[in-house]
Amino acid sequence: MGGKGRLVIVSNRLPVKIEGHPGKWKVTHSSGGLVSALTPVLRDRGGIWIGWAGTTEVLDLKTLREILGPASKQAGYRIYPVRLSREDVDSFYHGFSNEVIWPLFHDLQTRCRFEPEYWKSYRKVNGDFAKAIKKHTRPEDYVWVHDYQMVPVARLLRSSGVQRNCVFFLHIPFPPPDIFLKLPWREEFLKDFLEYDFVGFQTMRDRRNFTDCLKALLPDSRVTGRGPVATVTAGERRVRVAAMPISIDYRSFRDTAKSAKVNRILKELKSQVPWENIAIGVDRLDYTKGIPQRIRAFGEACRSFPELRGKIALIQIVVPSREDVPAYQELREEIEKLVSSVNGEFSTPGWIPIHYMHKSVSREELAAYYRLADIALVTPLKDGMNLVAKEYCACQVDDNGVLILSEFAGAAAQMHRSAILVNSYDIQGMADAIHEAVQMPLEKRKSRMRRLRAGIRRQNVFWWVDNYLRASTGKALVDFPEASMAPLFHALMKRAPEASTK
Ligand code: ADQ
Repeated sequence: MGGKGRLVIVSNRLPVKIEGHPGKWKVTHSSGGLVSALTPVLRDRGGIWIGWAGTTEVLDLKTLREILGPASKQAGYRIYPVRLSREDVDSFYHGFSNEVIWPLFHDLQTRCRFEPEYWKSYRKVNGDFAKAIKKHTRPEDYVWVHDYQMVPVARLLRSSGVQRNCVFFLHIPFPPPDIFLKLPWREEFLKDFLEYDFVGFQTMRDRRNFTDCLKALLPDSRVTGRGPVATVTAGERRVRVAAMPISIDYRSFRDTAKSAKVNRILKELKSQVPWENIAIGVDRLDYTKGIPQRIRAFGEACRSFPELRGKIALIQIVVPSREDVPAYQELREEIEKLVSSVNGEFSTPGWIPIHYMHKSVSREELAAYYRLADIALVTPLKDGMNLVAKEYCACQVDDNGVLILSEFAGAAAQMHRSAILVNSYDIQGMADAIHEAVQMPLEKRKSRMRRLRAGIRRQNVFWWVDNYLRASTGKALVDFPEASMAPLFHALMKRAPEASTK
């Protein structure tokens, strides 16, 4: 790989989305773990981000430049949108990505809809992404493709005759063979992974599941090596597969948590929720995050341990997600019913047990809520990593706070020694864990939190990227300087009109 290669991130969603209507377009920030993790990296080093801008409107180049130009300039890297039609969004995004792979890979196969049309659309849209990569990148660039929506990109790029250094990272878990084998297109899908030069997973468990599936479906494949990076040989392909746990920009969270603005918000919050113990849950609205189970567990804690009543409150913040999908609307209703049922059962004048918010909050508000909370409830049913667990710890600037963590979150592999681990399907077990957290002596809380924070400080998101780049290309993050780049959209303009948003 030459010295001038740029860092190119490819993901289904861009870190910004376009909303509104003609004459009144606006750009907002996307939320979610992938964007949270990668934004600080590109902001630091510059580069290119290729993805969908979240709208199905057909926008001409001039309008796109007007909308995305300032966002790109502010972000410090280039943004190239790929256009998706309404049908693409229905079939590729809501369909194959979110009704097949998402539930299957989170062990929730009864939620899957294995529609043949979804598979066709998935490959078609991945073909569109491959074309965008061909158009906006050079042979020496480092193309880093992200997550389950984009698995076939490398194969489609290669089959169109384009050679790129292409690596992949899976943000969600990889399931064991008994679950993966239910996928009707299992062999093709597995082979798609093998078209990358390097494939990263969040944990050793995911990597092992992947190689176990390879052994089951491609018996001629061979896996060598036992450390974090192993090598798979399958036919002509030789691919390195690794366990590389993602992380957060620790310093940025810590510094935000200490800032004057956060101290002001915190003071105000403390006067509004004055109870001795505050627990917090922060999640995207998603059935994998275990929100109903958590609310039931909190109710059970109030029921089983009467001494907690009047002294503890749960603040549950849910960021709206996939709002136009019926299953997500039902989940929202279920959560709201459960919250009102627990509040109805236990509230007294002057005490409300659960404070529920269905909205996105700013980074400063989030840090203030994290600081306010003595206990974090991070209890997904299954999760690739879960960044909230790490963000919460980074914001515990007084080393206070107890992390209650699901053993099914990827984060448990790194944080299990100093968190209270729970089975997120076990309501009584989680209620007991809340009680244990409340009773934990201060010195024990602090020493555990110090250990957790030291781990995240060391293994932060820059450590993750650096390791990834070193393992996959032998280069480090500092080897990707933002060289003198042509003005935004310069390349697009030269190729107009065929280069609109496609
Ligand atoms: P997600 O499923 O999106 O990510 P997660 O890792 O928990 O899950 O990240 C969520 C992000 O959204 C966090 O950065 C959090 O701060 C933010 N967020 C949540 N609620 C919010 C709110 N109300 N307001 C503002 N921000 C909010 C996927 C995988 C994960 C994996 C990540 C990264 O599913 O397992 O950890 O990618 O690889």
